[in-house]
Amino acid sequence: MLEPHGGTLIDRVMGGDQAERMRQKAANEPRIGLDDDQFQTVANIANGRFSPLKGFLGRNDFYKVINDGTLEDGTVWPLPIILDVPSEKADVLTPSQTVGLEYGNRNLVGTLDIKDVFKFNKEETVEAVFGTADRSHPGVDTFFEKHNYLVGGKVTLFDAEYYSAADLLPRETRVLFREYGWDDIVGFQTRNAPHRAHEYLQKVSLEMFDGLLIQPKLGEKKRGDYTDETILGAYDVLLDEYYPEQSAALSVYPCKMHYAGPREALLDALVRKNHGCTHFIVGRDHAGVGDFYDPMAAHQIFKEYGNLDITPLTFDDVFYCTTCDSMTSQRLCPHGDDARVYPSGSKIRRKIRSGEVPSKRTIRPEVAEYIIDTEDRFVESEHGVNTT
Ligand code: ADX
Repeated sequence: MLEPHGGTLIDRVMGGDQAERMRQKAANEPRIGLDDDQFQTVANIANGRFSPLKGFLGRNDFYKVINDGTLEDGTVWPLPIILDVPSEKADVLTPSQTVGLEYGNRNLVGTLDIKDVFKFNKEETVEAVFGTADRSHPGVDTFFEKHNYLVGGKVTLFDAEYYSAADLLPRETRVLFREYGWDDIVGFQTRNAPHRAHEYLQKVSLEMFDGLLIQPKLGEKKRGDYTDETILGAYDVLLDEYYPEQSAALSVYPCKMHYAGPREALLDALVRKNHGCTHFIVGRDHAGVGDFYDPMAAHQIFKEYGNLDITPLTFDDVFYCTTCDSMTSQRLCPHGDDARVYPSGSKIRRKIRSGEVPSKRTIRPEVAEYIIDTEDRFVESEHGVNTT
């Protein structure tokens, strides 16, 4: 099976005596409160999804990541995994302290061995990571809400009891692939309920490889995107009706959407590599938003970074052609734009919002019906005004 990124699947989840020792170590030290997304990041580090990271980026790794897309040791790492704190908190934190991490009403959920605490420049960071400082970009907008200081260091997460059954951890997908007898596995990232182009990309890949891991990214999203429940429910409907059994595994990747286009595409692939996937689908405008990225920028970045062990399967525009009378793509179809119906998540969502039933050329009727019948189908966030 394909090695995890950096060679070792990180496991920083502790129980029993080990956890007790860390609890005592942190007992009289300051604590850092985590929000939902920060807690999920700790979990993703601890369960190996972000291997080889063992914690939040320290100063040197942080600057290397934003400037060059690698860690200090040269390992490819495209997005900064960081923990921000306000200046009052930064003042009471010192390197080599072990501090407690608190989350919701669960009190102490883990610890952080502080490596360094440093001030950072948000403008410079968003320009490097998102390619823009425009606050109409929803990822940039949420990034600007961060505090001004970052804390780097190794994390420990207590117990494994926080995971839902739908959340197969990297070591679990690796076991599943072995049980299914899959050697070549294609990973699929999505933030949408499935439309016909998604299905096409997945099935074309299934023609060539043993299995498919579909992992919707669940967590904070911009206004107008589908809610997590809608995405998962819609996939259940599609898989039940249109996929042979044991060709695809549906799990989740709990992580907020950054809408960081090419850099996010790269991390999406590395996370799937940690899950044991050998290939990863990168279509049109992967993880993009509005017109911020060239639709093929995500293809280009894989060329720039070279061999990552996981192989990107890049696809151009996929659409329904009325002359071909089938789903097809830019590479296969000779007919003009007049014959093409383009499935797009944002267009389908807009139609459903305005009370229309989207065409079955863009989305399976059963899936559309499920979405229409779902009450809280769209995210109501303050971020993402006028972006699709
Ligand atoms: S993403 O933000 O998670 O990338 P989405 O769920 O829409 O968004 O897309 C999932 C994957 O399908 C991405 O790789 C994306 O590039 C690809 N994709 C979506 N629609 C199309 C399309 N019409 N043609 C080609 N690729 C597509």
